Amino acid sequence: RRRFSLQTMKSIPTRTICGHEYEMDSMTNITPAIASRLSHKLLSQPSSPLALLWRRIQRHFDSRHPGVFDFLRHDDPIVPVQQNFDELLIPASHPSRSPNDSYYLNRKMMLRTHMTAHEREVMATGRKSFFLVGDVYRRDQIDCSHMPVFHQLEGVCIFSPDELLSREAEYSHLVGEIEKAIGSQVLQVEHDPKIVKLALADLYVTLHGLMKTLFGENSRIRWQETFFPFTRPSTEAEVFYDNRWLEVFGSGILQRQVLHPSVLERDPNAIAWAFGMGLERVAMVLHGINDIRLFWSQDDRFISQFSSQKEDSEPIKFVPFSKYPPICRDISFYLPTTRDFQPNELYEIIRDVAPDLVEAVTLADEYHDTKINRMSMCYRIVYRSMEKTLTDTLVNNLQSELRARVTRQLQQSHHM
Ligand code: FA5
Ligand code: MG
Repeated sequence: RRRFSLQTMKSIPTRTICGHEYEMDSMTNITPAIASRLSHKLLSQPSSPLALLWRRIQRHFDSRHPGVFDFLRHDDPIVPVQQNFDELLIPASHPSRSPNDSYYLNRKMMLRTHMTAHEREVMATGRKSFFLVGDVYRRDQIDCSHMPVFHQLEGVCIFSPDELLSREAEYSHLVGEIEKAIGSQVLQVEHDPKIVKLALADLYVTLHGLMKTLFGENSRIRWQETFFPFTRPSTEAEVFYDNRWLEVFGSGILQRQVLHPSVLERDPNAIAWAFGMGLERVAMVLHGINDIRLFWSQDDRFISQFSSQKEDSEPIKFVPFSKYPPICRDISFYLPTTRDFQPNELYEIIRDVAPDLVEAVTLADEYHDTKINRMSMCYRIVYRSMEKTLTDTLVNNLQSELRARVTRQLQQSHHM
């Protein structure tokens, strides 16, 4: 009798995110700290450097190619897993699918890991050339250039082969550059290599034009071969700035199966380029912002520096305000013996216990304790607030909470 009532009465646990209730299951790994980011829409804060950059990008394309591109902002990052991965041909075994790398509400719904997730739904509206921006989420390392949330600009342009052939003369000087980007990659069987090269030349000209507007007439761009399941060939573009190459774009020719079916119904020979660009990386360089956490700062000393930005003038250089002193603490623990351990598990607990108060986490030491035959890890945590001086008491409390959480989690036989 008892068993019967347990089965029928037990309700499925749920979690409420942005006013919606989601059933939890073994994939659920979204934390309260991450959920709280969903309501901060940086792109809708007019003087956020990210919103300024998005407007700069729109002005660039509107003046070069008036009326050609649609500009869309997509503010809801919760998408079906199907849309973020399956429809983009990302195989079941791909590492990015692991709950260690991505945030899941449950096995069906997740936080998008890239804006590519929305390409097909925009194509379905009949648009041929568009830019799309929004916030994306990834479980990642902790340092001054990585946050579990960042913003991406996605660009897509669909062509008929004839449109591209009409630009052949204009693009002929780029052949060498394009062949280097393709390298040894095998093209899609349905594609004429000449058309592929013209589409890539158009992508190159488009991205280089944007880089020249953002980083100056002399800015250089270089292409590397890379791999994405949803494009073939695939290329990665780096921009030379301040004496170093920055990885800014992933791009390529979309796989035909990734195009929305209506695109090929309209034109069976349609071919499309697409790219994804990280907005924070570009904004950090343009404004001299040295820590990615600053984008999320509600401190007036940050926001007010950008409120006087004039549309067409040079990006305002950020003047760092005095940094508050850091406090370092180490945490040591034995690895579980019944399962493996991923550093992302630790980072996630840290983000949850001390949102935005941890500047860096590094492995300080690891050793094999031969007496008990176990591995011991020691991580160094640098606590620092962007807004105030941290007290020893506060940090000690965070540390003991952290220790308790780490101990509890590492005793569990499965990953969280
Ligand atoms: C992608 O996300 C692909 N969807 C891009 C793409 C679109 C390829 C369309 C082909 C066609 P990737 O993971 O490399 O690729 O990210 C693209 C860009 O986002 C990077 O070049 C970088 O500028 C930025 N980026 C990636 N990870 C981070 C991070 N953790 N923090 C800040 N920016 C990041
Ligand atoms: Mg990459």
